[in-house]
Amino acid sequence: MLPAQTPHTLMASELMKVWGRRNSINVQKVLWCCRELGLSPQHIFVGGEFGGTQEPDYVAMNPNRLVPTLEDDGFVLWESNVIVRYLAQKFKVGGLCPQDIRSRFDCERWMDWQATTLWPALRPVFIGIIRTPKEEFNSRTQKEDEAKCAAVLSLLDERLSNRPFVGGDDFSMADIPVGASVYRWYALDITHPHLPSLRRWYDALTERPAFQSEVMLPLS
Ligand SMILES: N[C@@H](CCC(=O)N[C@@H](CS)C(=O)NCC(=O)O)C(=O)O
Repeated sequence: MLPAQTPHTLMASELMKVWGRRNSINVQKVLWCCRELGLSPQHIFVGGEFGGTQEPDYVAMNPNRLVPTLEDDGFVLWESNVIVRYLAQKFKVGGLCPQDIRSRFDCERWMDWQATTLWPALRPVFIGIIRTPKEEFNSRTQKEDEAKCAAVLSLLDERLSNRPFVGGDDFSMADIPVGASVYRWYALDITHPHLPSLRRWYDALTERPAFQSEVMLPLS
């Protein structure tokens, strides 16, 4: 068993596995976090076209039959934002996971906000453009969904108006779920209202090699 909060090591990576497909936003969060931490877990392709999530061995790990799933030295975890929190705490307290309790929970709330507010607003926009057959596409509801999503993102723009990153001065776990989401928004062929602080922060994320390799992929 690895001691808690050690700096990452090659051994840690060898004991770690991530199950999922690379085009899933939730898998991308985990793989991006791993790369930020210098971890290279074994990656097992399951979900979507790869299948495998209904297999008894997989269901025993993740009864939701969804991706991602993390296994770290025998410890199994699902829920992407929780996996990001776990990795950030285990490998970079004081870095990706703030040590100070208020700073930490300030980050935590934006991670929950991504799951409960941003993604429910963005998902229909994404599904409409990327996964809906032309004959089923409804341009009126699509425009409504796009407007609702932009209104939600204006909250993040406001949050970023006086700090470089979501958690404050430094990149942290708080940037990961929202960053993976905002990539999708900018990558969609829709009208993007001018949100200057959001754009400045997003442009900074696009300079990060881990964001480029794990998140900035064609949407499918
Ligand atoms: N709340 C879960 C949601 C997981 C989820 O919905 N995963 C989707 C991909 S983004 C999935 O597994 N879809 C079925 C599949 O890929 O087979 C999380 O954040 O991990």
